[in-house]
Amino acid sequence: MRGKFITIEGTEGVGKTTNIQFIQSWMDKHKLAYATTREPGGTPLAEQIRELLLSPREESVSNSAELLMVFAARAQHIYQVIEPSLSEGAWVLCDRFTDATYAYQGAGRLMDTGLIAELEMMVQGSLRPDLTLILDIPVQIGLKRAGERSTPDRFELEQVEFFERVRSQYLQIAKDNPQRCVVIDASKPLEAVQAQIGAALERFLESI
Ligand code: T5A
Repeated sequence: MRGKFITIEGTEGVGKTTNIQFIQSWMDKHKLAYATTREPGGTPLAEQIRELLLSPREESVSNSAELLMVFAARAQHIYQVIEPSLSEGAWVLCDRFTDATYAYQGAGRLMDTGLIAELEMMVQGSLRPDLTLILDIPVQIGLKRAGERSTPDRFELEQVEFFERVRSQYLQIAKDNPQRCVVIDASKPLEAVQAQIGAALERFLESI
């Protein structure tokens, strides 16, 4: 049987990386075979593109160049990791996917979402996540958490308004896709966040 595709999303510093470890323990507990991966990245080529995308640079990057790099990395990632894993029956747990493109390039950079949809169709065909956990916190709290953890990457240098648009877009995506998306209040202490994630995963498992 084909595996399930789970994505985890949110603005900067919401706790995706922290909570992926919790989801891995949940999958271990349920004896599920899985692959953990991330975007941009997940293969040697896609990780190189990630480096190009995230490194702060003096040269201003055009929105189109950024969008095409995101989808170039995704195409390789799907080809090399996501599709083979799902076909073998493994679940795929992915730190960000195309919802991030609608949020960051669509709402953040104000790019045409029709264009994003065309690239999505070209690169993914019918591939969509089965479950998306959207970790939500006020933008300032996330940026503070991310800032305390590491030096800012090229995206984290953006203005607060950019991330407010990104956050609103994620909440809109959740509203438009209630079957697939679960919004997690990530402003709570870690144990409370993980209780919400655990409950969402149990509900998903029961539904399949
Ligand atoms: N991007 C990506 C696009 O523009 N388009 C796309 O299509 C895609 C796929 C890289 C960037 O790429 C952009 C968006 C991004 O800017 P990324 O590596 O996922 O994506 O970058 P970040 O969102 O910046 O991820 P981070 O690793 O910075 O944040 P996380 O993983 O969400 O947060 P995490 O787990 O590292 O936690 C941050 C800190 O908060 C603490 C943790 O201990 C850590 O110190 N923390 C908590 N503290 C208190 N209470 C809690 N509940 C906490 N949970 C975590």
